[in-house]
Amino acid sequence: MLDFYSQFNPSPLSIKQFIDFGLNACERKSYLFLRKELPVRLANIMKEIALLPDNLLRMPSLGLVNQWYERSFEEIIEFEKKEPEPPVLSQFCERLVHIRNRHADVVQTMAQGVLELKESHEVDPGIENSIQYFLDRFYMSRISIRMLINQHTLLFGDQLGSRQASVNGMGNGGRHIGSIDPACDVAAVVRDAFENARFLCDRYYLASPELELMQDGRPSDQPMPIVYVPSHLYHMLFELFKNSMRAVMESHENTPPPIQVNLIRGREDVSVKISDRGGGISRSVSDLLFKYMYSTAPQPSKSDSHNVPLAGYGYGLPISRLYARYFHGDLVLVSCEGFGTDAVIYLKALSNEANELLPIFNRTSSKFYRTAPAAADWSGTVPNVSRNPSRDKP
Ligand code: W6P
Repeated sequence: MLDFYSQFNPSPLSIKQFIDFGLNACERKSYLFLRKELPVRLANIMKEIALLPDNLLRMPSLGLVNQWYERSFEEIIEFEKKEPEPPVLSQFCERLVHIRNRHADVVQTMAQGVLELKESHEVDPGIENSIQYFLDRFYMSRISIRMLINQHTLLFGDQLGSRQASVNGMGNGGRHIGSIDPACDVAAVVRDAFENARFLCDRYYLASPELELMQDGRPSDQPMPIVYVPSHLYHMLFELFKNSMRAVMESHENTPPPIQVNLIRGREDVSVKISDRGGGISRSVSDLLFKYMYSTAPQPSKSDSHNVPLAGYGYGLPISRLYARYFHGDLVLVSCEGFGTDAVIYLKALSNEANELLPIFNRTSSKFYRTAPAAADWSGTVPNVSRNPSRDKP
């Protein structure tokens, strides 16, 4: 079954397609699409898990994650031959919710696996490179599968009137279509994420920087609407603000300089530039911030997390970048050591251009797991790393 479904490429949807689908909301159509598409996306990434270095695959955490994927795959293909009748449809919804819950701790568990590997084996640059390549693809696959599950269960699930909430409510004048807000106000999400990061900052440092928000070069109270998933945008902004605030507080004893946010609407992109004067970081450090192998520190336990101040780098930055890239945006850091850091989130301005970016399992992707011991072709570099696409692309 895995072989069968992994032969198909995932079908990327655009935000516009998600919306059109949600507006014509037909549960039967959604069911028929998902009972094929979910197994395809699961099978594609499960084939890649199987190609991971043996050392990593043997870690107990990876066994756990693998099991979760196998169970979920089995549970969905049970619907292969079930007609889309009302009892089947609601059974399917419940099953999706169950699967989403099962996979709640995947990110943490994978991080644990990487940690276990680092502690038990020496990891050469080739292996490290394959792990970076894999985790970008694995987490992106997970983001996309959760997006599909969220849309279906928000549009058609009946728990606690979630349908009413997602179509008519969420305190947003009934705009939402599942998790998508067709008039997602970037300025409002910026203020919300900033306030919440600031709350943590105040608690830890007993002080915090102000927000200076500009739109298209001017101070403004106007909304900056975009068709987007507000929770994804919030996730990226909250992570970046925590990092900026920490840098600003650690580099200034008193009167921290404000964090400036510039929102710019271009024809192709909406850009969100976050500028801090937190002393910046060197290029040798900023190169590492998106690397899972360097970001893997023992994570604070869940019971601890309420008094953890401004979390360390963890997987926050690489996963935030995946959220940006998921709909063909990006997230980049430009730092000037000794001064401060600019972080820019690029989002597609047009919802028909905001297509899902999905990993495809094929011969090309398989090659990245056979780590070729190449020779360095630039002085002072590591073999086969600087020209490997996995360095920058999920
Ligand atoms: C810093 C380091 C960093 C990472 C990500 C976002 C902002 C900042 N500022 O100094």
